[in-house]
Amino acid sequence: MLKSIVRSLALTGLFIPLALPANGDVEVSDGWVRWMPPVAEHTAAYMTITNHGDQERRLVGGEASRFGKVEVHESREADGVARMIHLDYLAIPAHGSVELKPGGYHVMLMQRKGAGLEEGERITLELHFDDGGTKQLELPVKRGAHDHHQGGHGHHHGGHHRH
Ligand SMILES: [Cu+2]
Repeated sequence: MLKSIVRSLALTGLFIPLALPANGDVEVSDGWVRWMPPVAEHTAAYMTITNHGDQERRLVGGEASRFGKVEVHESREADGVARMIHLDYLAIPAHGSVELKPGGYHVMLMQRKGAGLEEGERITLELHFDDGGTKQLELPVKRGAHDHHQGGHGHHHGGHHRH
């Protein structure tokens, strides 16, 4: 009896690694990386993250092929000045989604390695979640609407801090 329990636990254990990246629950759509002039060492990735699971998921960071460091940031504007705040995590509510977009939440890609980014190039980005799960993405490099021209009415740019 005990023996069979132990045995079934062992079998269950074997299956854990296969089931592991609890990330059937997390879906990423509309992801892209913002093109930057070659002088820029940092840029940002934007996307929509949807959590189909019953538990809140927290995006805590990541790794990217072309960058030395990846952080979760939020841009906030106060008195016409955009600032970026490094967040410990970004919570994706159970059965909810969060949009990462210019002027708001973003995945900051820092310390670029190698040549400047080319439009259309694909950046490999792995997102890390608080449960140890990861999500592997390949995101195209694009120009932001902002980067062509803002179509804007005296829009205040926060210089290179605006992502
Ligand atoms: Cu940032």
